Amino acid sequence: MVSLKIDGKTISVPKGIMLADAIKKAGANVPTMCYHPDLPTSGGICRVCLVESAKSPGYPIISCRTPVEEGMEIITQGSKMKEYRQANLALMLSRHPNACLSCASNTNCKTQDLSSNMNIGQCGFANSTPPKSSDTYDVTTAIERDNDKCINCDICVHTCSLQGLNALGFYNEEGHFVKSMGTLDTSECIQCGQCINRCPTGAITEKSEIRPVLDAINDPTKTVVFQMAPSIRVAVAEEFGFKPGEKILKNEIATALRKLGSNVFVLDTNFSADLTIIEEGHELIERLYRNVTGKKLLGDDHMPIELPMLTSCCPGWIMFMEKNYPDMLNHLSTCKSPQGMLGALIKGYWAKNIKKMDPKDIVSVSIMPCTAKKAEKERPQLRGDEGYKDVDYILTTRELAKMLKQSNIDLGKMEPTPFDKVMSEGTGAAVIFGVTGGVMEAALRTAYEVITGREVPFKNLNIEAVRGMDGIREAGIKLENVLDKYKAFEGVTVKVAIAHGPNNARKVMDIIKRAKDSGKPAPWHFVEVMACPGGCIGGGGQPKPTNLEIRQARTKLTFKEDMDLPLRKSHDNPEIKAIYETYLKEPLGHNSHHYLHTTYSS
Ligand code: HC1
Ligand code: SF4
Repeated sequence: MVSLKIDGKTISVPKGIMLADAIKKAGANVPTMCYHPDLPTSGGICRVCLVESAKSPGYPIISCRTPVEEGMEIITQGSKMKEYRQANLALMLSRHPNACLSCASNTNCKTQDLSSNMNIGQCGFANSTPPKSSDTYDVTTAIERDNDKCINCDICVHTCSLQGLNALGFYNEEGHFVKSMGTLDTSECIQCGQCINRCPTGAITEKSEIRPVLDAINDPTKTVVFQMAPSIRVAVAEEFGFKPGEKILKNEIATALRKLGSNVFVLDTNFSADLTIIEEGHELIERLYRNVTGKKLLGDDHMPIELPMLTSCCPGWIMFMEKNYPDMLNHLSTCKSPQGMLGALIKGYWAKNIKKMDPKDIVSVSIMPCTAKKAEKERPQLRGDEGYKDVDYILTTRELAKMLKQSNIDLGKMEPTPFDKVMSEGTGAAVIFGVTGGVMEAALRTAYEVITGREVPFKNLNIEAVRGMDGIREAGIKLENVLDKYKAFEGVTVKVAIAHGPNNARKVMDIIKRAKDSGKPAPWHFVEVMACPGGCIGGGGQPKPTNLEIRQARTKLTFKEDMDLPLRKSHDNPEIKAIYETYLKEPLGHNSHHYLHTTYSS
């Protein structure tokens, strides 16, 4: 630890941290803009964080790039440094358009906050005419960027590189000016949206789909069916004034969405997360069984049986696999994501069998913490028999909040009301899908019980070994006293791994590929990968800002919600039992194959 004084207050902080973080810890008010605590390589560009030392006053110190030292005596509020900070912000804004009213980041923008807090209106540089860059409003399926709003902080470039990707790079403008958002390499980008989450301005945003959703709600010929991802409920309250991890808002969302129109139904992706566990759990058992015995129990003769099986719910991860490991796609579970499964069932089973409606009159909208889901819904594989898209629109958590605010709906003040019946009940196992390791834990709770007839041997069903924020985690669970049907598994230890972030996924995939190329078995049977840090609770569509502390708070709330629910294993979900009895019949069966499984493109 290092001891130092900030504005006369002595504090003790870990060695090696940046002065900016120590200043924050001391409660002093010094802004940062190009520095993000998630990104060790960021900072040092915008210089709105200048402070001075009591030992050499008047000489600026860049607090976000200066590591703390024992005995430092820092003054943060000297008038000279305040002036420098203001001038540096003004210089940055001299290239920035005054387009706040129409900007996607209006009211949630660091540039706006600092301009207001630092009284930038009085400074001469601001309001000068901004240049027009040639690639303004460059759009991919999920990501929209406006280079004119870029302040060259480089946070997006560092973010993408921390993800282990290099889709965003630097480029040289007019031979002398280095601009960070110049290139977005779509062959590399997996549309995870992490760059959006950390952008301090509105330069990178998701491609908004609020307008067509509202149009559909206002169209009397349409029925709008929403589904809501597991991790929305633990994060959306942050958009309505609650602290991270403070409040679950779930049934309040159903109330709020119904206020938008009378043709609105609200279902829960947690139902199909439980369904995924039944399908994916049996797929895992089937792959293991066929590898151990050479015989089959369920499914068709042509299903892939490669091990390890890789989870398939995260669309950023699927894109990463298709771009980087096209020869290993048979390792991916054939299960659609829960979002994809429910989308297919809404226009197929729900419309045709339950509501007796024509799927063409349904507009299916998924509320997701994820920008890559916007690309997932466009996959040619995710279309119904008549060629319609299973899911028409995706709203991120941020877009949900914005849409409700635009309609003067304060979500935090809504009374909770039930979701609509059929396909809206979920267990605790579904809730934990939203955190890294959660799909694995949910799958193990079910697969272990299917094979042994007993619950997983962990206190309160909590499989601590697969939890946590380490980038890669491993665990093993031994199968003993198995049911007769599965006697081939007696004594087998099922080995699993969990990775979050494509950087970690790449390490895991390289191990699997090396083993495969040398004809040896990989060290795991089942691997979960999520593209975003912490899993979907850290998704690219979640409320801004984000950092480790915020992701941990959302994770804690997720596990609390799991513990608080009466049913915590997917196979105990009564709606899941009912849909198998009445419609699907058996996991990996004919109807499952039709609605719930998919293929990948190399
Ligand atoms: Fe996720 Fe998933 S957990 S991918 O993170 O498997 O987006 O929340 O909806 O589909 O269920 C996201 C979250 C989400 C899917 C589920
Ligand atoms: Fe990189 Fe993800 Fe942003 Fe694409 S969406 S540029 S992969 S951080």
